[in-house]
Amino acid sequence: MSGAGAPAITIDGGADLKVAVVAAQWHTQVMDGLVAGAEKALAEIGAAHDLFRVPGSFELPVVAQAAAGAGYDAVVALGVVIRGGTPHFEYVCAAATDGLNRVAMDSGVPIGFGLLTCDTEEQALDRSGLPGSREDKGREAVEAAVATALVLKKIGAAR
Ligand code: DLZ
Repeated sequence: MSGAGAPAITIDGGADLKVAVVAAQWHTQVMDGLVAGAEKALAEIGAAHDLFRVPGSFELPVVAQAAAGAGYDAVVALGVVIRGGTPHFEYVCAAATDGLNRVAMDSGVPIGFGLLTCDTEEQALDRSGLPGSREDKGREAVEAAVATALVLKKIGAAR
């Protein structure tokens, strides 16, 4: 999967939303870029947010679940998993992805999926939003979560 085909998301509103950013800590440099990109996007939208750090990506779903239950309008999950020489990569990616999707479906609170699952650190840096990178996945995850929260609000289905 590549970034080709990604839409330009237009956010119309969102300044009244409260967003939880849940961010893992593995791969510090890439994470710093993702968190900075997410916080910059939220500042531009004008949405209030709180940042919660968890140890690794495996821990993202349980804290996302707590945030969804605590009244946040949207959650943004950020993490980086880089393939190593063992099957650990598959287990952490699957647990984080399935867990985050389950939280979103069970709670009705949208979750921006800012989990990078990469073969190399170079691929992750290229998506980190840091100077010189091609993509800013922290920003993209915020835009997706906020845009979806606004759709749910319009439908009258926001929690
Ligand atoms: C153990 C582990 C490994 C090997 N790699 C990563 C990684 O690339 N990215 C990440 O976010 N977390 C990693 N972890 C930590 C697990 O997500 C988790 O924090 C630990 O297994 C403790 O539950």
